[in-house]
Amino acid sequence: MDTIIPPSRLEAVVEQELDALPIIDIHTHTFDPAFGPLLLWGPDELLTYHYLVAELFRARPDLSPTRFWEMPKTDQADLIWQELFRRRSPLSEACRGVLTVFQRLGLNPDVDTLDPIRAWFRDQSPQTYVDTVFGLAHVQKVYMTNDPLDPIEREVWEKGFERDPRFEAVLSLDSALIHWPAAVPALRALGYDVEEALTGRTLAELRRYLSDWIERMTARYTAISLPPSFRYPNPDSALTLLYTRCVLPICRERQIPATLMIGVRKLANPALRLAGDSVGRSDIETVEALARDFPENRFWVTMLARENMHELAVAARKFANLVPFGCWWLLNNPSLIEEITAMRLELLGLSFVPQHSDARVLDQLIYKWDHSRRIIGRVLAAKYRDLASAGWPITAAAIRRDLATLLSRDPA
Ligand code: RAT
Ligand code: ZN
Repeated sequence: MDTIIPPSRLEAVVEQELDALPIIDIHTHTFDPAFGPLLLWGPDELLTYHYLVAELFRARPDLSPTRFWEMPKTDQADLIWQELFRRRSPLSEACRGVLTVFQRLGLNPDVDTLDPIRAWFRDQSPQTYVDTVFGLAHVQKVYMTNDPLDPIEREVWEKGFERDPRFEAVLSLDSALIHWPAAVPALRALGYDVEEALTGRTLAELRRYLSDWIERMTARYTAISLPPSFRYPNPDSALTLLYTRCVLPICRERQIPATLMIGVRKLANPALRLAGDSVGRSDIETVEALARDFPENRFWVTMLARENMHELAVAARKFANLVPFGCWWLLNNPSLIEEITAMRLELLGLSFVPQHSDARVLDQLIYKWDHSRRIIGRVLAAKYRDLASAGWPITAAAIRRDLATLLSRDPA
């Protein structure tokens, strides 16, 4: 029989079990190595991550974004290193992340130059580096975000390749749906007879597009990143109509979840490109109405505004077909992960997914999981201590089982 862990040892055992847990990362922007240049890795990609680009302009308000974007990537990386690591202590979460990556790789950064680090990376091949990163992050597989309307990505899918089972596919809907009818020419070029007007034929053809690409990619779910203004019901919105009349029926037919990431205000500052997206408070009643009116669909939802997180957890208590996941992007910071994870455990027990990495650069799997594991472990240990105080016996086997429920689970 598994022995009962004394309260004073709970934190250490949770940490140990979490370190040993092979995590399933349900939302990333990284790619199977077969996608070649789409798989980003290495110090220049790490340093030019859009989270850090935003911070560069905090440090250098005088710098023109146009000038920055004209610079070669290595110069951009050098500038970010200089401004955010040399000239001031790299206290932000995104800065700390770069240092965690270097440290876990056994690299000792020289504050004056990135050259030795770049030299180390030149000796890595993408294939072996993927193994290194998955090993250090202790991640068993990741879900990509795949866009058939991206010509570079589509070419790889069309040509076909041997899949690396550690990279699951996800059909991203953003490019096809969000700015309808912007995608009409691209969809037509792929042979789908859609037109701007939302006729029966257009809806049927869009369903065919979704179905074909779910099939081709073996996509495990559909994903969409939505603005705070997204509403359902909303008879005036093409996006809402396309989502409910095309996406949801196809997800039902294919028996895959529909993932919604709600609350991004794209290009609040267009000059900063990806770094210029902001946050807005979204409408929880929309999420509840979708879960209620489409009971046969399974919804995996995250929201970008901290203000939405409590109501999302409450909504999930009302609808079994709704799974909250992750501390997304601007919420992926230790203080917020701590607060959100504790609140979710209190309201939902184990019926949510505490985190995803959102890694855009492969190496980020290392730091995002290293940092999240620590916070989630601390929060869980406190909850187990509370249970122990209530007289409940806690064993390592129970902790292992609970952790697997939280962090080694496929969206289903
Ligand atoms: O976290 C990010 O990198 C964001 O830019 C977005 O990609 C976001 O996660 C999304 O999936 O839309
Ligand atoms: Zn993302």
